[in-house]
Amino acid sequence: MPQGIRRRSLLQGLSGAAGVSLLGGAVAQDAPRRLPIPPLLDARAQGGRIELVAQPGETEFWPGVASATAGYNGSYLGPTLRVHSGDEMRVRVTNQLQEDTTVHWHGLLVPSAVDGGPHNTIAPGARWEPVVPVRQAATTAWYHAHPHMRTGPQVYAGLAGMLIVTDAHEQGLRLPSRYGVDDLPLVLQDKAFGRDRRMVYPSGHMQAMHGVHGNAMLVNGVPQPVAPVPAGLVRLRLLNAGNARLLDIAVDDNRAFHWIATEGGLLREPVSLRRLSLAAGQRAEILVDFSDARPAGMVSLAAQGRSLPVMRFEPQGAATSAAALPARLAQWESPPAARTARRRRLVLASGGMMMGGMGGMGGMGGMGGMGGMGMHTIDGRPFDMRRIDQRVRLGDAEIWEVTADGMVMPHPFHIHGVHFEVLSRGGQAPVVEDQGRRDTVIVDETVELLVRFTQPAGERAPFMYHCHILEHEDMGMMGQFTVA
Ligand SMILES: [Cu+2]
Repeated sequence: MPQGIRRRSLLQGLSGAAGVSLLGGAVAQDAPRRLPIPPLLDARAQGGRIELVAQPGETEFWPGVASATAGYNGSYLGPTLRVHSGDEMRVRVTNQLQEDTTVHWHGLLVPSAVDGGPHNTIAPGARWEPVVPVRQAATTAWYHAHPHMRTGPQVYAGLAGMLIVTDAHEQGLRLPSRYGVDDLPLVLQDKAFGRDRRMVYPSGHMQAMHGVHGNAMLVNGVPQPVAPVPAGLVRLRLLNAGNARLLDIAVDDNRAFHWIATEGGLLREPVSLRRLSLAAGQRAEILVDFSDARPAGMVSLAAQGRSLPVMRFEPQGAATSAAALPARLAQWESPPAARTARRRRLVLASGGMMMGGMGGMGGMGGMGGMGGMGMHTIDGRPFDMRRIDQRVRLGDAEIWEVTADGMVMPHPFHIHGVHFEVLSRGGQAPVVEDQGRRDTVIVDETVELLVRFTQPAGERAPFMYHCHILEHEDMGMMGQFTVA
């Protein structure tokens, strides 16, 4: 692609960084780097033990320019964890940061005592050693920092990684599963870079309202990388680990791909799509057919047909014939919607009074935040660590009706410790992209969710429900519930 075009489309992706002097066209002039593959920590290969160290570091997102970052077992992001369903993960997390942190297993159905929410605090220098039982179908989950009012800056600094659950059923389907070869973990994040090419966490009114958006896309920590792939069917595990940006993933030659899994695991059958929206916190698995051996780019589409480049794929070797795909992927039973225990209504709202100070540009060294608790609410109240907002009976299925009030932007709504299915959207039947078992859903109009509560949560460490725009969450758009 001519440099001029790449440069223009990157600049058009700029948003949400008002008041910050951001990097301009020089970004796209570097030769693309190869996609790095995070190291794989297979729990079974290590006797079920997983060792994570949350640590500060420095990362060269651009050659020769170090940014202050944080990561697990490294300077930015963390290893990919893989665990077999039925096993336990015996985790040891050591906090080498200068501030409290937690590690939340986003997508695992586990008791709240080991869920890693804001009550499971790990003080600087301390260790957390939960035993995490994994009893769910194969899926692409992730783990990330979730400390009280500091989730935005900590995840932005790099405290996130992928977590793959596998099981015998999924392995029997013979989907592409050679890690880093034809089964690629793709941690997608947009980051803001200043004119000096250092990563910044812009914090102003725009970010407080809309969340932090960047001016460049990183995949596994590298700006717009290129990945060699086999000429055949390639499985991409997509994780939107950005703080706020809603991605709309497509292949730049407009080829169709097979969507095979949501946050909760495999779909009942593959769905052919040409674009797939992925809100902050959401995951999807897709199969892209590169058997024609033609290189292609992944982009995030935006309004008026403009797009943000994400990465490129370069098939190796000669064209082959497309591999066959299983017609059926998974089966599960949904609880009957007519026999749910109760209905709850939740209203997400933005734009309340600002109570905290809005800092200037927070340098990543201090991982400065925005403050402002109370700017965003659920049911008219900002999050309060000491207040239980909902009490649910263990084993119940319920309908949660979630609405966005005075819509500023769509809110990705996440519930800890559950899977749900979308029953309706805007009073209509759900759209194609709503199908499957989910833990995070885009709320742009009223959605009805059928939620099954199978994991216990006590008063001391309840489960969370919140907007996954991390600045909305940090500033109050969160509630908590017990399950007993
Ligand atoms: Cu939100």
